[in-house]
Amino acid sequence: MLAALAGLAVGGVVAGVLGTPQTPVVAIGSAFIDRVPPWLKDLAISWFGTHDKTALRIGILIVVALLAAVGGVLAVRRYWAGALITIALSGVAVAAAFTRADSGQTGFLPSALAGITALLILRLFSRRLEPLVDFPDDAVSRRGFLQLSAGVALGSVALAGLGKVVGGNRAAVADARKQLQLPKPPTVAPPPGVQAQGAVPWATANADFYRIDTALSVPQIVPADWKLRIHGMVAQELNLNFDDLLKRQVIHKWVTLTCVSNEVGGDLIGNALWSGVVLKDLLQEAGPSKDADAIKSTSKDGFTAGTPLPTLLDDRQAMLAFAMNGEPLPVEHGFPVRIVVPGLYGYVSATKWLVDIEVTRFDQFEGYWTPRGWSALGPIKLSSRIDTPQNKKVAPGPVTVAGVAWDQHVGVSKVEVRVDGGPWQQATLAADPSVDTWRQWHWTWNASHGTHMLQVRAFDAQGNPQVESSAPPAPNGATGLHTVSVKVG
Ligand SMILES: Nc1nc2c(c(=O)[nH]1)N[C@H]1C(S)=C(S)[C@@H](COP(=O)(O)O)O[C@H]1N2
Ligand SMILES: [Mo]
Repeated sequence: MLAALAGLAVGGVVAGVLGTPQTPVVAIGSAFIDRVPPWLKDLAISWFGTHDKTALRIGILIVVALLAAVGGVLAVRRYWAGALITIALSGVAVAAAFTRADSGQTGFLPSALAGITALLILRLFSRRLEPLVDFPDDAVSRRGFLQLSAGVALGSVALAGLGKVVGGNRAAVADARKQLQLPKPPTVAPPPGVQAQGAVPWATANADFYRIDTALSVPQIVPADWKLRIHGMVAQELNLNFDDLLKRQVIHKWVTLTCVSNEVGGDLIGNALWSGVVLKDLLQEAGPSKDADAIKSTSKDGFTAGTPLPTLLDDRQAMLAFAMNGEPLPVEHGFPVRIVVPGLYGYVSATKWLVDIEVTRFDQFEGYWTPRGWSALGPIKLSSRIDTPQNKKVAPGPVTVAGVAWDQHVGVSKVEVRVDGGPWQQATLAADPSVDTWRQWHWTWNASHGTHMLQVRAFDAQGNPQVESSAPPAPNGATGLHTVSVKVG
């Protein structure tokens, strides 16, 4: 049993280091949950209620302890018999880990290393016990056995503690994220007609979504521990937990996020279907003072953003988002709750791992990036990008030129392309479900031999062209035309 305990402790540390939820017990338990017949699940819930998962963990530990005890008794005379039980047990855990979708490539490692550890410790025990079989009263052997037992017990407890420190509660958060049941959008499929051939996917997959933050170690928050306080210049302070949030009316909305650090033609931009609660409703419930003009939102790790109050109270449906493309927010994208404000760069709005909203005034505070050389206000600038052709040679003749253009919460009305500084040619726009997303475009170029320069520019909903003069991202967003050089031949 101590060998098994040591194995589980090692499994916990390895899972913590790898940041996977797949400790041996979690692997077995999750695979079990997916396979358990409905009547047994119902029975478990009626017996244990919301403690059903705890009950399952304890149940698994009891079974492991019993099997380990049997293995231990056998191993005294025949090490291989005990070893076989250990291998079978850890084999089940490894196999279970392999069936888990959230296991990645390393999810089996905690179980595998747990098994190897248990085997080695069992071997040590069987060595110490061998002489006692024939000489049960030998004091030296007894003491050796007891010392080994105490050492393994203490070591396991220390390791288990270490596992918690190394992994933080990463495994617990990953596990909680996986178990979370959220209101689902009717579909996560992009609306019809939005995709231009040759442009990046209109809907950015979570795994491909750009990530920008100051978090060296990503904050780990279990939804059950999440709390949000909306306070400051309000009539009534509002305190919400995760369940309170889910009880409210939920919306699902495509919004294109953009980072102010995005260079012209850069890829710090992504479009996702966000699910959450409209922030306006919560703010109005708190009752912002007439004198307030901003919110200061704060993340678990102390990042802050200052967002103009009007952008949260108008019709753009700025939201507290808890899901991205139909899945709980990935931990690195702000799990369990972040802000999404259409039309504003992330640094002044999109606080991830949100824990606090203070209604206040811009003359009372500065957001994280403001004293670091970035503007207090950060509306997204009208911009456009060529996705294809890029960095490759094309054959002469018709060539598809395609890309994206964006002016969130204003809208894109026209995109033009030019070759070698010649006349601007109008591109065909793809459909546009709302002004809060990017808009794709394509144009067919009759390419001739040689090296050519392609440029793109977009016009906003009012017909204003994007700024053509080049400016760097700081202090409030890059401007200029995306220019690509293409070899034809
Ligand atoms: N807690 C926290 N939230 C944050 C940031 C941060 O550093 N910490 N960066 C912001 C910036 S600059 C951007 S562009 C967006 C990026 O969101 P994403 O990583 O989900 O794409 O998050 C915003 N929210
Ligand atoms: Mo950003």
